[in-house]
Amino acid sequence: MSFDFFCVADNPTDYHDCFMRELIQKNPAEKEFHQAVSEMAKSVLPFIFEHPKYLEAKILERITEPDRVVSFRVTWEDDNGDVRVNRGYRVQFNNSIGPYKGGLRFHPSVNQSILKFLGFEQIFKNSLTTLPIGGGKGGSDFDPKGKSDREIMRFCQAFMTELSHHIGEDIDVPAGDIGVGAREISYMFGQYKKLSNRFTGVLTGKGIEFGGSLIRTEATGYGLIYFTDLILKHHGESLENKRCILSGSGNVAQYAVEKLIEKGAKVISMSDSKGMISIKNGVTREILAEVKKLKDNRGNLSELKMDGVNYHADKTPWGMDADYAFPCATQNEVQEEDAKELIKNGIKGVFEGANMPCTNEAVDLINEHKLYFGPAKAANAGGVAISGIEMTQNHMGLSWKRERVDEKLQEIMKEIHDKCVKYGERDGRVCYQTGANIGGFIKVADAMLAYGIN
Ligand code: NDP
Ligand code: 2IT
Repeated sequence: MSFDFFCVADNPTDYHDCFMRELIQKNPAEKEFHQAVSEMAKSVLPFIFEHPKYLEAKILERITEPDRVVSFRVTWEDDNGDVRVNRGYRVQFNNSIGPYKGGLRFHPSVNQSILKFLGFEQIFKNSLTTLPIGGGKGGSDFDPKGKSDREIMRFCQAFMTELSHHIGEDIDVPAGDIGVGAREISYMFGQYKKLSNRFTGVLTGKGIEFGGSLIRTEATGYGLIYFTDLILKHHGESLENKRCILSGSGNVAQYAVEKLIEKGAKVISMSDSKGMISIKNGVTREILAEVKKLKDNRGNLSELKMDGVNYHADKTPWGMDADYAFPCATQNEVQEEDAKELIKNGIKGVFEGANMPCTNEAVDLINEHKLYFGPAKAANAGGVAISGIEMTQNHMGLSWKRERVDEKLQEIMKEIHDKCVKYGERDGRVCYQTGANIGGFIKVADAMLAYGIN
């Protein structure tokens, strides 16, 4: 059996099928990675066929092979004095346009397939931000739920002891993702500083006191809504008075809700891994503050007892009547059946706050029904964009004011929107999925071409 890529096909569809057969053979049992690559390849192959230089240089074959995947043991001690062992990873996918950049996820479901799909998508997302950052992702199957603060600290320190060999402010700059927020970043930054005896911007999402950027915490959620607003405005629509269903109740969800409220929209649901809340009259600032407090203490939405808030165990919001949907929890949370339900209920747009929250079949349905669609690579790029701006501030040794960073975030989301329109416009309609994929691909592919065969 040969693992050398060698597809010969005279059209994008056949090339995609042959390429995917080989990719699956080469990376068996990595279904999330296959999904992310197939989605991207389908979008960019017509463009690649129009520009044979990418085909001849085997850019697709090269860009789907990570530069390296590091996997390591993390040994730590729990509060009972028992020794615990987890697995840590860092996928350094592509540094053609800048140091590897992407979050760390701590969740029991973490495996190589999930981190490879996330690292792969990060390459194009980061390219779309216009900033010089490459793509990477990492994390661990460590479950922060039910752990004490001290256990989290010991785990983060043990994780960084190993990860520190592979990162650096000009090499690879991790940040947060599911299960990794300000507290975990602080423990990891403190450990890196201690091990290296250097104070550098090796992580983003840091505390404001030690090199963090204002607005980084809010950036993904705010950016998602800025991007949604741009799509809607481009089509003469707005968010005002629109009923929005949203999943998740973590970092991305919280700040998306805050911005939606500010834009005059009505958010009628939030969720977590155990169930959802429906809020008939819309989430208020008071409800949102309680959700935040609850989630900061790692509680469940079932514990939220407030007037006008109803809890539904084991439910997702996709069966509710609404104008727009914002999946902000995790991958594949909107399946084909959910998309059918959304469409049946008259949804007008889906905007992805999470990474790959819609399955490929769900996205196909969304496109077939010509709904507005904000694909994750573009729609949630605000977080990493402000991480890039945090790196810039660290390099310059200064910190920007809140207004300046927020303005920069809006400017970047606008540039991403314009790029989606530029590369996604077909027959008078903008396909944001195609636009984001091609727009993100070109810069990285051209850099790879410039480096020759390497
Ligand atoms: P958080 O850990 O802050 O919140 C995650 C939320 O999603 C929680 O409400 C959690 O519920 C829920 N969730 C997690 N796993 C599952 C699951 N398997 N099924 C159902 N619900 C689940 O993470 P973030 O808000 O940072 O991340 C959310 C998404 O946004 C992820 O896809 C992430 O990759 C993406 N993203 C994050 C960015 C960032 O800057 N943080 C940037 C760009 C994208 P519970 O509380 O019960 O665990
Ligand atoms: O998915 C993502 O873009 C993130 N988790 C943020 C990455 C970053 O480096 O800020």
